[in-house]
Amino acid sequence: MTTSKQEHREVARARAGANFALVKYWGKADARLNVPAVGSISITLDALFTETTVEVTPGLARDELMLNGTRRDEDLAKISACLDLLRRRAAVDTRARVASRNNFPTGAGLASSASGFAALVRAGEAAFGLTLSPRERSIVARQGSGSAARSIFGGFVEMHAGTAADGSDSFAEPLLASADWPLEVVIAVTAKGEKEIGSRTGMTRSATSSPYYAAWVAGQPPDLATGRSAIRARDFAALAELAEHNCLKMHAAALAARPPLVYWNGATVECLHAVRRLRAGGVPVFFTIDAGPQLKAVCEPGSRAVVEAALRAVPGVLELSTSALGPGAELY
Ligand code: 2P0
Repeated sequence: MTTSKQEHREVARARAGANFALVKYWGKADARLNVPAVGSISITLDALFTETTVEVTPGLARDELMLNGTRRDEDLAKISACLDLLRRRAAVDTRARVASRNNFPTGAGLASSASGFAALVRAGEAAFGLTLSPRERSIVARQGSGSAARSIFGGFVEMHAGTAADGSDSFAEPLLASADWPLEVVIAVTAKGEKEIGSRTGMTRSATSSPYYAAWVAGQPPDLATGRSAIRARDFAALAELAEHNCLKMHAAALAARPPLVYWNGATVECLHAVRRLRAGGVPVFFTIDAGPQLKAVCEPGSRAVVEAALRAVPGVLELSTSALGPGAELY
């Protein structure tokens, strides 16, 4: 079936920043709708981003994906499923060419799926001629990747797990603009290449085999409340204590899975100690670590140089990258 809408070729480009959670998402309530088991709070970065072009292409038999200049047929099913949500809303069936580029390592625990799906949804929405509300965008992005729901927005962001069976109340929304609390992030890269165990497998394994998983889920509402109020009050010390606690609690649940999920290497642990030493010495900095060996140090702008110097001195740190907080997903 061909309609005049389907013959109309549309191209759109979007950029979305990576985000890191300070109160983590780990575990799913509904795998099919990709509804998280817990809410989360994150910061969106400006220096690590994905740029994605979606070109609606009549006559194409199936979607095509180029990631960092290489065809990625293995990732196509997830991309097509996300585009299907947009196609259904636009009442079209046309396939699309998707070209996506990360300006940072893909799949290494640096949140490439977050920026990737946020950019895909923002560009895809425009390419298919849709106008979604930010909340609708976040809901579509969530179904691509849970953390992507947060990269729709800039600055400090809270993701609500929601309770509705259809996932309609499982979306992110902004908590505080980056300009209102311009923190910075220094990322210590301690390994390159894609991680061995992806987040999806790690979450399932933690939920099904870790004796600490139930405690992790039960502890999240109070952590979210503490994180929310620390951010609203711009209380660095409170946010630092909470974010490190929440990160280590997520990793404790993962470490206790069977087989265990050990995302850290030796340099990750040395970086953790370096950050804690700095803070004990009065430097406003705290760490967070996701499902990979990179350590992210969050600091006040005036402390960036001392944090960079301390992390650069840790044996096993391969490179550092620094970012301010940034905007949400935008067309360009
Ligand atoms: C987070 N992570 O809150 C947590 C902390 C990793 C550790 O969100 O299965 O790639 O695509 O919904 O979003 C990584 O999980 O997982 C993640 P899916 P996603 O940032």
